[in-house]
Amino acid sequence: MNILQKLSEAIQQGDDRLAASATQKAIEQQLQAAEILNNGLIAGMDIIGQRFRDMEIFLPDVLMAARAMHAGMDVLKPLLLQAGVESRGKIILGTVKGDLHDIGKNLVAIMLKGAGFEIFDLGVDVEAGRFIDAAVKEKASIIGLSALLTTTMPAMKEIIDLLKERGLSDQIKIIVGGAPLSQESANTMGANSYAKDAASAVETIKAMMV
Ligand code: B1M
Repeated sequence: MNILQKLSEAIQQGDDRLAASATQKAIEQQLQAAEILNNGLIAGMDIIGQRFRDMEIFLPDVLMAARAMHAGMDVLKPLLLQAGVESRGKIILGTVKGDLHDIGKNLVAIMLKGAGFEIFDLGVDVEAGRFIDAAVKEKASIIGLSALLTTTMPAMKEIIDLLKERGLSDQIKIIVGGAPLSQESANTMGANSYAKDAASAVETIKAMMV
C-alpha cells in the first residue's frame, strides 16, 4: 500500500493520528500538496461519503473521518499556505444557515490565504445578514458562500436577494460553491460566480477582482 492509499485508509478509519503521520510521511516523500490533498485526504472522504449514502456506515463514523481529515489538513496547511505578502483584497467566507459542513470551506480559506487574500471566516450556520454586515464593516467586495446540503442551497439565494434589497449588489459580489451546486444552480440563484473546488475558487476570485 503506498502512502496516499494509507492516508485515504486513515480517513476512512477515522484515525486522526494515522492521518497526521501519513500526511507527514507523504510530505517527506516530496509528494506535491495538491496530490496529497486530492489523492489521499479527499479520496478517503469521498469513499466515506459513498458509504454513508449507501448506509454502510453512520454519522459517528463520518464525524470521526472529518476529525481525521482536519488532522491531515493541519499538517498540510503550511504547504498550501505559500503566503503572498501583499493583501490582494478582503473576502468574507462562511457556510450558510442550517449547514454545519466546514471542511471544504476551510480548504477554500486556506488556498485563498495562500494566494494572498485576507479572509474573514464567519464559520458555519451563518445567518444571511451576518455575511452582508461583515462585508460592509470590512469593506470587502466579495462574499464566498459554501453549502453541502441540497436543503441549505436556498439560503444562498436568500443572501443574494438580501444584498439586492439593501442596494449593495453592485459593490459586493457573491461566489458560491459546495458539492450539490453547479454553474447552472449558481446562475439560477443569481450568484456572480461559481467554483467547483478550492483551486478554481482562487482563480475565479482573482478574475472577479479585476
Ligand atoms: Co454530511 N452530508 N451530513 N456530514 N457529509 C454530505 C454532504 C452528503 C452528500 C452525504 C451523503 O449522503 N452521501 C449528504 C448531503 C445530501 C444532500 O443534501 N445532497 C450529507 C448529509 C445528509 C448530512 C446530514 C443531514 C446527516 C444527518 O444528520 N442525517 C448532516 C447535516 C448536518 C448539517 O449540516 N446541518 C450531516 C453531517 C455531517 C457531519 C457533521 C458528520 C460531517 C461534517 C463535518 C465537518 O464538515 N466539520 C459530514 C461530512 C464529513 C460529509 C461528507 C461525507 C464529506 C464532506 C466533506 O467534507 N468533503 C459528505 C459526502 C461528500 O461530500 N462526499 C456529506 C470533503 C471536502 C474537501 O469537500 O466539502 O465538497 P467539499 O468541498 C469542496 C467543494 O465542494 C468546493 O471546494 C471544496 C474543496 O475542493 N467548495 C467550494 C466547498 N465550498 C466552497 C465554496 C466556494 C467554492 C468552492 O466558494 C465560496
